[in-house]
Amino acid sequence: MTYRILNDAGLRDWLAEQPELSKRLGGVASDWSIREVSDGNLNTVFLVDGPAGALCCKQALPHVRVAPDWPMPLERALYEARYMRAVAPAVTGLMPKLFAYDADLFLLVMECLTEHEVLRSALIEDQAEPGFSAVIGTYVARTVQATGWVNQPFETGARLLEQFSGNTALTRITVDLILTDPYRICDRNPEPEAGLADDVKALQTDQILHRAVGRLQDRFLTARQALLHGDLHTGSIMLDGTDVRVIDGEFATMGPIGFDCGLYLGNLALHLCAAPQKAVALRAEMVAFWRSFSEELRSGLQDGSGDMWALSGSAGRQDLIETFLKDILRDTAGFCGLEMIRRTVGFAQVADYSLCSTEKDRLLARQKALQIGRTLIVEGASLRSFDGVLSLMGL
Ligand code: SR1
Ligand code: MG
Repeated sequence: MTYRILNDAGLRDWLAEQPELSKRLGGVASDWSIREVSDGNLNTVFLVDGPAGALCCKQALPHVRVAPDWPMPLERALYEARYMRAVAPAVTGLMPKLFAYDADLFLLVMECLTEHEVLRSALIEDQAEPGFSAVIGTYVARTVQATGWVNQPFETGARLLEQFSGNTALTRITVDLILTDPYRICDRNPEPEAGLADDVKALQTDQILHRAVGRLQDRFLTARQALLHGDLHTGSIMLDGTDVRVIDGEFATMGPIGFDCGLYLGNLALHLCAAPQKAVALRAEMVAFWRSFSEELRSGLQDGSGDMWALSGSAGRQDLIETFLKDILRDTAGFCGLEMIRRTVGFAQVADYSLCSTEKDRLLARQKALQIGRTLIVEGASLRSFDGVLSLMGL
């Protein structure tokens, strides 16, 4: 069967031909209700409900869903399926289950998180139950332990490099949208909103900032430490009370561990700029993220089975772990700053700014995000503790 863009009817027909998936839904095809709930920038997503169960079906389109003139290779769905399979054993219960991947339709069929809400929306509605960041910290640490050179025989890293180095189309998006476009004149950048034009111009001419961004470009492209989720923002996380799941791993690539950490924290920091009255709660989430991430990673690396550090006795290993964590911390600060800037002035900005009740408040919130972002990028490389990150955020 060749690729075609599925609508409700096409998906129903295809599912009816899949015995295992049909069984999960129960009844017969005409009993199933199908609704499209596409929300992200790239793909279409359908939720299918049957008498016995529900499924989530996600299909790659040959273009960016929110920008139909922007062609995009379909293979991103394959990388998402590979990512889910690579990390699933390490993060059971923290990701939806993948039931099937169809290589012709570039279609993933997953567990349906009917009761869950996207974290970004839950934050905007002030409905997110506190504690979600500790789960995300655990998630990132476990993916690092399962895929990083630091904890695995080198053959694991070699295999993952081979499996993910072809994900160039989505890595190109990251290189352009996060690491380059906000700092140059570019058609993809939207018109800055009233009052922000000078701030945007400053980003394009700031040599000190450009040098620091250059260091982060180097880290992103050459520090292939572990398999990254690659797009770990608050729209890639769903929660239902204390049940927290990470979704949307299509940007997966081998890269610096601080990239996933930085994107996550950057999105909490953006929310903070838009909703400064929530500073205490958001600070607590950030602290909880770093604590659970670093503690889980520290303990997982105590008796690591990787080729890295194989010669170190226990004391030497402790030193190596602490140095390793400090390097991750510095990358985290820098990538956090990059995410704050790109989501404020670049393509695909965050909805969190809709919380500002006046245009003036929104402008101030954006300027604050740009200021914190720049500080994190320029000063992040000399940080020694997570308190330093918080203080650069004014927390
Ligand atoms: C063209 S895709 C724009 C953004 O959406 C995704 O979620 C990634 O964050 C990407 O940068
Ligand atoms: Mg996404």
